[in-house]
Amino acid sequence: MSSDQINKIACYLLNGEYEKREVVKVTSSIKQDLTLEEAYLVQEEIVRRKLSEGKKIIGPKMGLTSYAKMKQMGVETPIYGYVFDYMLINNGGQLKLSELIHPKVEAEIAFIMGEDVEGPGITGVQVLAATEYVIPALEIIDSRYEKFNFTLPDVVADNASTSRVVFGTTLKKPDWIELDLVGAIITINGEIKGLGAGAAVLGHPANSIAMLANMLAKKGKKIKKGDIILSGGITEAVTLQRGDNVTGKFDSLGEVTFTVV
Ligand code: OOG
Ligand code: MG
Repeated sequence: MSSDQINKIACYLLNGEYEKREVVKVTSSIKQDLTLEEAYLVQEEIVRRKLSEGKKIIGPKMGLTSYAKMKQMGVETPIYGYVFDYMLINNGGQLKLSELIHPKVEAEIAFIMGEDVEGPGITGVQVLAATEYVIPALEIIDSRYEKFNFTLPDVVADNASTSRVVFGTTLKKPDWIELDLVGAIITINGEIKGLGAGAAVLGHPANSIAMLANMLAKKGKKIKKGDIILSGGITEAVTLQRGDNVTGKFDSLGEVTFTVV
């Protein structure tokens, strides 16, 4: 794929995000035969552009790591993307619907890394040894594609639908809790909308971070000390509406909340 074509698709998707409007998926418009490898090149171009606009990376994130999510989205492989500083919302803060297209929320466990982790061959145990703290999170995803409908290359090019993140403030050392057994519930206006346990994420959320290290290694990249990494939605993603009071309640990790305005 030519650099012209990479630039064109990156620009198309960034315009969708910044102008808050849906676009037709890339594989039904600009490039029907977009491959997974090419999709990551588009994602890299989007990351490059955001960095050049002065935005800062908080960390990479994993997506589509649970069978509930893979089934919901009709895809079969985990992917990664990047979370930036402008996407952060304070715990207890407001999500402005006017800034987004058609957001959904998911409960996740995030890892604050105390050391670099460089694949290949990384296991979940090595990830836990390199993790400073784990914290609870609510990720707000907002695919730029019509009706959240995409193929795997489409969603990779679109930076894995990354849009906003609310991190909780309860820090736990990863050896203090069994992350696969951590239960998580999403309630909206007091009604339970999703529930699950950490094991939904590839058996154990640390396995997801290990997979990330091994995927990044194929690109000559690594997980860096200080990265805050989302390990992937535990439950299916839940559509948000104005007026929603959203709470993610995590066993041992406390609560994360925000309001949709
Ligand atoms: C892709 C993003 C998935 C997760 O945690 O599974 C993701 C999507 O479903 O739009 O962030
Ligand atoms: Mg997610």
